[in-house]
Amino acid sequence: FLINNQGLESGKMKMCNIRTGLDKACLKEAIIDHLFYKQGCEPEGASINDVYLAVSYALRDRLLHHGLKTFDAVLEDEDIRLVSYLSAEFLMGPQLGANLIDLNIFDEMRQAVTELGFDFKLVLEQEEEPGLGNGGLGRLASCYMDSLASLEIPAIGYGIRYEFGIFDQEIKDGWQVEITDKWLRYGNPWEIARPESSVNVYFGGYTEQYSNEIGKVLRRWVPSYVVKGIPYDTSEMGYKVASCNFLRLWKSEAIESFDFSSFNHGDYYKAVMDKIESENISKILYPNDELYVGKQLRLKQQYFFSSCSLQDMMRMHLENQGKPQDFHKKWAIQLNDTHPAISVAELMRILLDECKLDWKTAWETTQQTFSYTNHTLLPEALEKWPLDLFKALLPRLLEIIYEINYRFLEEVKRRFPEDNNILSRLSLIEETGSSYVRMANLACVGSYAINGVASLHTELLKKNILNDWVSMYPDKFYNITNGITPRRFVVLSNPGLSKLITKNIGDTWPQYLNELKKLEPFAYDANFKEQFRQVKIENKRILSSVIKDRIGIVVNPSSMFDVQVKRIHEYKRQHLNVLHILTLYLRIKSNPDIEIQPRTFIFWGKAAPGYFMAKLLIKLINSVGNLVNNDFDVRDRIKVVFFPDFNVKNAQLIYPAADLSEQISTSGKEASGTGNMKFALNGALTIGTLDGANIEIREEVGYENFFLFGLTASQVIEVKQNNYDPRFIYENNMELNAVIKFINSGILSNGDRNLFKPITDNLLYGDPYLLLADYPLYISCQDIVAETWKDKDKWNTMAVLNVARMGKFSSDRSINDYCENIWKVKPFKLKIE
Ligand code: 7GP
Repeated sequence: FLINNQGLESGKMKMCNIRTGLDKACLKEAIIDHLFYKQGCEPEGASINDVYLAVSYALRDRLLHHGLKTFDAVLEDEDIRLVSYLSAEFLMGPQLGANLIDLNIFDEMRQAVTELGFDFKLVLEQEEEPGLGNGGLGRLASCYMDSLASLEIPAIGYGIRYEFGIFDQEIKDGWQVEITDKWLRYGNPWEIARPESSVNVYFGGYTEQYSNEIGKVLRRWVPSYVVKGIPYDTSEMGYKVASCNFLRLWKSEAIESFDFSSFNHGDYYKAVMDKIESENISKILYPNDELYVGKQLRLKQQYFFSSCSLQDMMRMHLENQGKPQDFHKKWAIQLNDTHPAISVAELMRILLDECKLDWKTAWETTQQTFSYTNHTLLPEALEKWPLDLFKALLPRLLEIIYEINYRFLEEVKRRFPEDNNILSRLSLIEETGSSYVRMANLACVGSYAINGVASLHTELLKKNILNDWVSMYPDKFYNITNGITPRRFVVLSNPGLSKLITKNIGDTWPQYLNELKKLEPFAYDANFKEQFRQVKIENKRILSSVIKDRIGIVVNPSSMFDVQVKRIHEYKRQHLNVLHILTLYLRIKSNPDIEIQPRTFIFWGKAAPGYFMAKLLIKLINSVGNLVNNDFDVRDRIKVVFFPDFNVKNAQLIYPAADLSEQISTSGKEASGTGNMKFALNGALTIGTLDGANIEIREEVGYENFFLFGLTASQVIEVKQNNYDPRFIYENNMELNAVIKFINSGILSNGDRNLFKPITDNLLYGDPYLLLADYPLYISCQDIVAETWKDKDKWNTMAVLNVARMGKFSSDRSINDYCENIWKVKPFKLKIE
């Protein structure tokens, strides 16, 4: 593919590789070539989508060279153990910009596109992001894929290629409306289908005994139907390195696209139905965040992608002359929560039924393969499948789970001979009333390592929900505090700050985030702080104009941007934030000339479609916004914005523009949080409770640079045990009393005094998330925030120190922890000439 290139500035002829060349001239050639041969148009007739696709194809060509070389090398090398990250969700975000940053050709591509006469910003905006996740868990998986590649750890991410990702959110009359996310509508240039690597997955039917050629008695599964899984690969390039991993997502299809036997018998309808049912498996992402809903289709999804992925890994292992019993030497499989936990039983099935290993060997191999990360302490998220459902869908897997359980409980009995309770708590089968298969127990018994995602979370896991497992296997437990990728969340999304940092400390910090420490002296340098302030104000201007364009609200970029973005959840306490806003509002109403530091309150987040309280909270926020934004007395000193449709693309706009980050969950409820890290790394100060990773962030940035309030996790438990009475607080705190009454006055709701009663009643009669207990502390902490904001110089010093001290929270550090402590894998350094 060497062609002449005459577009070079030097005017000299130079050979340019249209598939791999990285300079501007080669990129231009490549774009024109793809416009013509893929999109069928000349640059003059190209739509913005044509250009986006051509640019992306040009980039994909370049990634492919790296990816194919990496895997050719590592699969053959028997000393290399690969990581396999199994996750039902990957919230990838737009690919184009991130890949350009990784290949270090962002500026070259921008120039190439611009010189061809197109608007580069519009090209970037054209991309429909793959929203294949709900929130924290899915985004973490994608940050980890980025770090694995950047640290040159050979790895594959395995998941589901949902045809519809997380719904798009619109707001109508203050309420959330869900719109299907047709992200594949205009084509996905990043993926490559590999139908030749399809696998079959069994469902239903029964199991039976049979004897093989040498008379050995074995069991097999006779399914009632079979579904085909087709892999789609997306390159996952590392930052400024040669090696490239990939994400392999499975699409389900009918095994025969048309069932001719049914058709010939005249059952045309059934033939088509089978096809539809098979395709349904990968149709849609369940939009629930931290809530288990026992739907049969969801169990099908979990088994489908677990089975596809394990069959795929085993195939590669055997093709490269590996022995089945050495599977764990080739693959370290991370279970991203319990969604893929069925893999433990599936690997046993493959080793027993297909590879014909004996039980003991199969079990040893399995137990050395898996490790399990827990992502939530909320009891309502714990997955347990009704036994009947499980049995009907996966009869062979249930048989294997019974056998694992039988042997495991024998071991428990030997360890705790007198204790029947621990036996029933550790059992893989719950038998109190109806029977269930407990997925967390399956994950724990089948894994050699179990981890939480922040130190408080790991401590609480060990103390509470996994306490019996600590008694049984104390050495299995680890803490690995979450992290985020600085490539996407600073280099790509905050170019102003990136440039400022690079100018002062050099350009290696995105790979070695601890180098940000070198910024500390600049926290006291007036000149630097002025530039830092200008970057922030510019980011706020950009966000303000987006807010104006999309929802028509004018906000003041020099007001404090006080931001809470995350899923809407009672434990995350968006309503505590609302109570503060209304407190300020009522202060203004009772004294219109009161001194109030101008603030813009920004909310952003989706509610699970079936979560009534969360949806009502969105309505409440919008109603408060309507009132406050249009009240003459407020005189624009406070504004409330609910920005619709939180996704990665929008998130990249917001972190760089925030001044204050709201991390106000009830202590002991947020496993870690990762938004908290994205904000602080971009120079926002945090107001937060001692929950999740807030604790570690505060330790790193310094207690004096963090606004702390609220009960601790142990105080929360204590308060609840001591007959907590929210009404007492309500009756004794005048501001709170007025705010609650105001919410029910009808002023916010066209005279309807009942609309928000579910919220206020919940607070007054029970208050499970202790909003009222924390309210006085929160309000006085917010008053301190406002005081501090008055002293801009002090605020900026604190903000710079936050940035300088966030090195620990790079996902590279998290991945290094996993590599060293859990996976025991090493980098593989690919060289490309
Ligand atoms: C989230 C946790 O809520 C959040 O605190 C954490 O930072 C994140 O995982 C990554 O570890 N959990 C989920 O998103 C979730 O769906 C249920 O958990 C399994």
